[in-house]
Amino acid sequence: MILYGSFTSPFVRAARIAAIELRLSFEFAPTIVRPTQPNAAYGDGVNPLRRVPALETDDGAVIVDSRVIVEYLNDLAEGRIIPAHGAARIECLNRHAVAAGATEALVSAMYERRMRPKEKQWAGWADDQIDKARAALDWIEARCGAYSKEFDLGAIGLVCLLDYAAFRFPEIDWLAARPGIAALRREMDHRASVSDTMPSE
Ligand SMILES: N[C@@H](CCC(=O)N[C@@H](CS)C(=O)NCC(=O)O)C(=O)O
Repeated sequence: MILYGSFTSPFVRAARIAAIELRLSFEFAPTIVRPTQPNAAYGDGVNPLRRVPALETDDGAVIVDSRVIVEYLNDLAEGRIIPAHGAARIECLNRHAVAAGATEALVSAMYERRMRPKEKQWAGWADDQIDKARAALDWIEARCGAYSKEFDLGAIGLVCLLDYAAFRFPEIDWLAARPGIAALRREMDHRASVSDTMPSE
């Protein structure tokens, strides 16, 4: 298997964490994708959306989107990262959707602040994206117990959100006033899949 991605992307990290947890090995293909700087070779040959991650399976199929990739890996390893069916599955996917949605909001805010020319930046829009991430963390804080039961896709989404937030927005203390999430994050640090995949440039 080949995983296309970067060491800064929180979504690539989710796929890496899942693979490590499931004891699946893969080749890593460093891939640069940036808004307005099309990586045509990657777009033509791998992912038409020119986003990372993408996973090329041993059969040569290409799977895009971190959630779908984790689902594929989980099936391949017959793992427990995503429950197979029923209410538990929806509950897990829903927790992940909130964490991943907040991460997408922060990635958008990062692009707006760091990549868009200064004179075109929309500060109110970027602030609103960051505010969505704050609100999502408050939602998660109120449901910490659900995130702590299993190291599942929801918990993986949460750790990827938290560490990306600290990496790109270090001026905000994301854990202050969220003691439940802070405790969860400390517990997760014991996992090699988490400590070995911290975001880095
Ligand atoms: N929903 C997607 C989001 C992937 C995503 O937004 N990746 C970012 C990097 S963190 C990207 O490829 N950005 C390049 C672009 O949007 O042009 C997933 O879960 O894989």
